[in-house]
Amino acid sequence: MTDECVFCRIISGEIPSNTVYDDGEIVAFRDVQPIAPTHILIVPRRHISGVNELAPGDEALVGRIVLVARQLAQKEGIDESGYRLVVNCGPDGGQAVMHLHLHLIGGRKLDDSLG
Ligand code: DGP
Repeated sequence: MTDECVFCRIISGEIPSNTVYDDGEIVAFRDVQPIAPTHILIVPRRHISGVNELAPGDEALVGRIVLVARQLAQKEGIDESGYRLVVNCGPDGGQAVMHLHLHLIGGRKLDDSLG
């Protein structure tokens, strides 16, 4: 937990969020600036700044984050229509919040472009 990290503050309950999943290790909440009908952020409770800070031993955590995304896609009813999972990394990747997160985006036809 870091005091400056907005996602740590959401996870601790200090900043309100629309939380849709919490298993004690992984938390998911709706993005405050959704770009599609479903736009959920799936984050580890432990503060990890981003992909570059992942370490050996984090394999299971990363795998579970993806499986939570799949579970939420089913719950949102977008598993058949399709969805996009995105992890932005660093300035060129467009990462604004320095706490590892996976975007689950769906509910409409997404642009073919990856940027
Ligand atoms: P990224 O660019 O990959 O770092 O995406 C960060 C996302 O986090 C962005 O889509 C907006 C979202 N976000 C930023 N601040 C908040 C917040 O306070 N609450 C929620 N729910 N989402 C936030």
